[in-house]
Amino acid sequence: MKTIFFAFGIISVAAALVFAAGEAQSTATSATEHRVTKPSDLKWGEAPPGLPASAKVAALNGDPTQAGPFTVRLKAPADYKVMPHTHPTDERLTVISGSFRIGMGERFDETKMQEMGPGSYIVLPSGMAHFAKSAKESIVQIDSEGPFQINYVNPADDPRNAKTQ
Ligand SMILES: [Cu+2]
Repeated sequence: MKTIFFAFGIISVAAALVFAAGEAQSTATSATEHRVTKPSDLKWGEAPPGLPASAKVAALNGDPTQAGPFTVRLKAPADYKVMPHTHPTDERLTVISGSFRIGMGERFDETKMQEMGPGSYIVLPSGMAHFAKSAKESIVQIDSEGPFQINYVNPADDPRNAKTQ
């Protein structure tokens, strides 16, 4: 496939949009009620084990561990890196704040990354390898289908492997 741009895929983390409201804990995957979520309503937790640990994640809609659509936000510190990986489902990213860089391909290469500022939207097709890095602290919204999975091109890049050593 070509290198379309878009990228951000990165982080497959989870969390997302802005709807949800104060009562939000619902993990229902179908929208059966109107929910509004303000940034101040977000509950930031640890990033899933498949991502480098310094990021935080907040779920906006759905549950990334279950089947069905979900939206999460990932808050990444400056210089946060997600090495080349793929997902079994399409990943749609929206940069909320900061500056996020995405590159396509199986090798991490800073010269091939595209900088994405707030408002940027990236579609990463399933199976397409991509990598990411935050230029500064950034919040990226991820919309995809659960159960969320991240498969690193090089197993040595997988934080889940590092933890067992
Ligand atoms: Cu990704």
